Amino acid sequence: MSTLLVTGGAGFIGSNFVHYVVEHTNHRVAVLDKMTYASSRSSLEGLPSERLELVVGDIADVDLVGELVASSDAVVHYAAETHNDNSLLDPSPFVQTNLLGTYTLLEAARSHGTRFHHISTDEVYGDLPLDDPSKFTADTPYNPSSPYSSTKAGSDLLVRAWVRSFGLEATISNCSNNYGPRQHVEKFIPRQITNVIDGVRPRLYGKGENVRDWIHADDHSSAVLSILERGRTGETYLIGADGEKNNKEVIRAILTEMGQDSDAYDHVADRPGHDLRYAIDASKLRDELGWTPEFTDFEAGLRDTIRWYRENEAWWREQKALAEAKYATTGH
Ligand code: NAD
Ligand code: TDX
Repeated sequence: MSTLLVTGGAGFIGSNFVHYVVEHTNHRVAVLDKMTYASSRSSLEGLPSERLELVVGDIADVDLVGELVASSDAVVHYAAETHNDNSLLDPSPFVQTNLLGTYTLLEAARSHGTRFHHISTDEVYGDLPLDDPSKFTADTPYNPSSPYSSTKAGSDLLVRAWVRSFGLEATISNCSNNYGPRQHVEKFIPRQITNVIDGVRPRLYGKGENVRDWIHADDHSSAVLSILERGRTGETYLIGADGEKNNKEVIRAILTEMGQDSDAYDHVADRPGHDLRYAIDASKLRDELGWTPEFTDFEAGLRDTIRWYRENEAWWREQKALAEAKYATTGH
């Protein structure tokens, strides 16, 4: 049994990974999380205390990070500021956490010789044209659009340099858009589900033609575990499940699943710099590590996610008011 230090383990995908690891392996998990607005203690409820420890702190805290990395066998680094719209309002926490926080973790992993896996996003590659068969691969040049994606791109480049210059035993994964339970209500799918629950019409940025490549968070977790166990040092693996849909299609699917007229949504102002299309070619991960996604039926995954938000209003109600107050200031 080994101890994994999971940063950002009280957020959406990090908490999903913690649940996944506890269920599918014997590893012990130490979560390091600053408990920002995006986190939730209840996302880690019900897990056995002998397998999980939650440490509240900042990934940019050199002393704390040094202590935790020293007592871990591997670091799985999820912690980040993650919302594009927030990064347009105030980029500073994105630079601080995504760049300086990652740097702090890398230095600790270097000094202790600790295995490191860095979680990143397909947004580092910029966007692809609409109605085009091309997809991102690990060879696609970096071309990020937003303060969020540029700080994630910078953090990826730090990891690559620590591998090449210092021999750090690290891997990187760049995943497409995740959906599933426990995602913050500022994000597209949970925002629209909770709007419909509240009797508010869903809001589509611009024309709604932008395409995202949706993957269930459980499939992201199984892919990360495969890379951690069998990935080659220094390699980048793209994670995706061939789930391309435009935003209009997703909103219509949510409305239909929730028993509403599929046209009952509004168009609002577009996001500045809005990426057109993301699409992942995950063949390297599939061919080299034998990974396959389990949740290939988007409508079924969406139905489960809608049920989760209906049954767990206490989890999101407070965050909803804060998120919508922020959106009201931008007309979104
Ligand atoms: P999230 O916003 O739901 O959670 C982020 C977590 O990190 C929160 O618990 C927060 O408290 C914690 N955190 C933030 N700053 C911290 C700091 N300075 N120190 C310690 N903890 C801190 O994010 P998410 O959607 O779960 O994304 C997790 C990771 O996955 C990120 O690295 C993100 O870039 C990446 N990713 C996300 C998606 C997606 O669709 N959401 C897709 C690909 C990659
Ligand atoms: O109310 C909305 N209406 C709308 O049309 C919101 C919140 C979003 N959108 C659009 C913008 C995007 O085209 O929906 C799409 C998805 O938006 P987000 O949920 O904000 O995700 P995105 O910007 O694509 O980034 C997400 O995927 C990659 C995560 O937030 C990132 O952390 C991850 O790296």
